[in-house]
Amino acid sequence: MALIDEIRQAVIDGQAKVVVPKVEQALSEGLAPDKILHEGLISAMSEVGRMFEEGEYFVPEMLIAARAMAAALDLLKPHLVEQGVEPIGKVAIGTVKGDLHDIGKSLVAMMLEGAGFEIMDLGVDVAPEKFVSALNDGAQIVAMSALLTTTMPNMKATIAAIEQAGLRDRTKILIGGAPVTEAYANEIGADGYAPDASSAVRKARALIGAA
Ligand code: B12
Repeated sequence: MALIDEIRQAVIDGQAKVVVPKVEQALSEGLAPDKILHEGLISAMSEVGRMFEEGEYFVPEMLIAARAMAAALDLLKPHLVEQGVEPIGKVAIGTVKGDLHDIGKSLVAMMLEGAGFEIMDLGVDVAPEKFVSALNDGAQIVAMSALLTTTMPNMKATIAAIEQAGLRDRTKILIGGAPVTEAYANEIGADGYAPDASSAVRKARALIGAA
């Protein structure tokens, strides 16, 4: 089996102790971090999602796979994030209230940081008021993630809270997450949507006129 497939399989199996040395080996053999990310890690999580949907995996297996992915992401981070870039804007990012999925959100945060944004990572289960207070602390962009159809409406609730606080005019709102679409972004009045972390960077740059 090719190394990249071994990495993918070890994430699916939730073997963090196998994934970490294999990612180290892949990096030292010169495999592109981007390839490890997409073909190894992200592809593994899609497979885990499929297995969950089909009843082969349950929440514990999904969680263990997510931990293995997080361990691998820690290793990849320095390779994906360029150090010492002058900040081009400040982004408050978080997963919306009621939602605990953080892998996609953290990946987007990492790529934005790599592109020169200053990041305020608010974590998961972030209430609308917390996004509002981040704006009061100087963020220009609010980036919201949702992985559950049941928590997507909290994006709309957050936009309403930002409007109520009188901050909507000076704020750009970017949303994403597996169930989120461009049409949904338009429907709730967000300024942008991106399907993945690299297009999130392009969108964020465009939103603040740094494209
Ligand atoms: C891992 C996982 C979990 C882990 C999360 C661990 C963690 N630390 O994150 C655990 C086990 C905790 C979990 C729990 C649950 N999960 Co879950 N989970 C997943 C799984 C398998 C992978 C998600 C993931 O990390 N993907 C990899 C990352 C890289 O992809 P991503 O998140 O989509 O992010 C990318 C893009 O969407 C985008 N993006 C993401 N955020 C943002 C933000 C912005 C601003 C932008 C621009 C872009 C962007 O860029 C990212 C990078 O490319 C998905 C399956 C799937 N196919 O998504 C199910 C899935 C999301 N889970 C699901 C469910 C049902 C649940 C539970 C309700 C299960 C239960 N019965 O308890 C709970 C809910 C807990 C809660 N309250 O949040 C369903 C959701 C169904 C739905 N339509 O609502 C899914 C789709 C599985 C399925 N096929 O049924 N889950």
